[in-house]
Amino acid sequence: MKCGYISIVGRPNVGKSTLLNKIVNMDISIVSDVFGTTLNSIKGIYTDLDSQLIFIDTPGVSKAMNKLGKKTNSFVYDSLDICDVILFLVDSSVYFGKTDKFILNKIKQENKPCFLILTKIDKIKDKSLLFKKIDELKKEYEFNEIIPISSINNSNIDDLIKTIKKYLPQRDKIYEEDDITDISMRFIASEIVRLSVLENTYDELPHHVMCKTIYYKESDNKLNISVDIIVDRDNLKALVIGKSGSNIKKIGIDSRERLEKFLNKHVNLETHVRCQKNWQNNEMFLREEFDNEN
Ligand SMILES: Nc1nc2c(ncn2[C@@H]2O[C@H](COP(=O)(O)OP(=O)(O)OP(=O)(O)O)[C@@H](O)[C@H]2O)c(=O)[nH]1
Ligand SMILES: [Mg+2]
Repeated sequence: MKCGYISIVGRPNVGKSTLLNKIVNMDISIVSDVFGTTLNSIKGIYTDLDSQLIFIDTPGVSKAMNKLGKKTNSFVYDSLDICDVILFLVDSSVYFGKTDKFILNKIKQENKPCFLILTKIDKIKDKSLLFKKIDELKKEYEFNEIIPISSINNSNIDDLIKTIKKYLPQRDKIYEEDDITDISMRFIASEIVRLSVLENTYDELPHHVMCKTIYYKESDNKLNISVDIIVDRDNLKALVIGKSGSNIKKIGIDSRERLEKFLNKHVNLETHVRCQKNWQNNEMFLREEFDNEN
């Protein structure tokens, strides 16, 4: 069968995680409008009769200002190293900028099959603009394929999968047929809480918050879980908690509802907000957070 790794890379907010979720038909990677939502590399496994495609969602590449940025960028570069095919995602509705060019330069060094994926084409009403964009980007690199997609409208996703298969080696499958991801439910739960925090703090702390599952016990019909919300400054604790606890209450309700929908079972969720000063530059914290399974 055809089997291999496909790296999904691009600048923040281009729709990498949305595409991954669409392909595996499950919300395993959190999605939001906040730039830099994804902080880890997350595998999504697509298996059919004659192939297994292992997609790697990666953090949006950014100018690495701190150890966290270096860590998240390293996930991108590692995925470029191990993959068989690169999907370079570019948002068709915005200007092709410096960061896109920076990523493309990294891709060029790999010398691997690379597809240019123009995302969010549902936003482009005048299709001639899309063709113009394709013509412009063709000059940047000799892409093996150029595929415009919309994950929201499900446009060209099946085509994308079919085309990727042509570039994969003949190899036995690596994961079981019904495996969808390599990440644990403990991790997904902490990410669901982080998403609720991002959505309820009005873009104020995308890179200031991390969540960690401290306790996780699942039985047939119930999940008992405790998640720490970790901020990098004392004054942000108050922001997350809100006036008389109103914000943290909302975050708790949102997260619980999402977890219950995801797991289809009753959830008891406890959250605690704590401060770990400047965790983005704390080597030990980052190692614990990223290198051990969450
Ligand atoms: N209209 C439209 N919006 C999309 C599409 N795909 C993603 N989005 C939106 O774009 C925003 C960012 O999507 P993500 O999937 O989180 O983007 P990302 O590239 O993973 O972002 P980072 O993790 O921050 O690097 C979200 O608001 C999505 O709903 C699409 O096909 N069409
Ligand atoms: Mg993402």
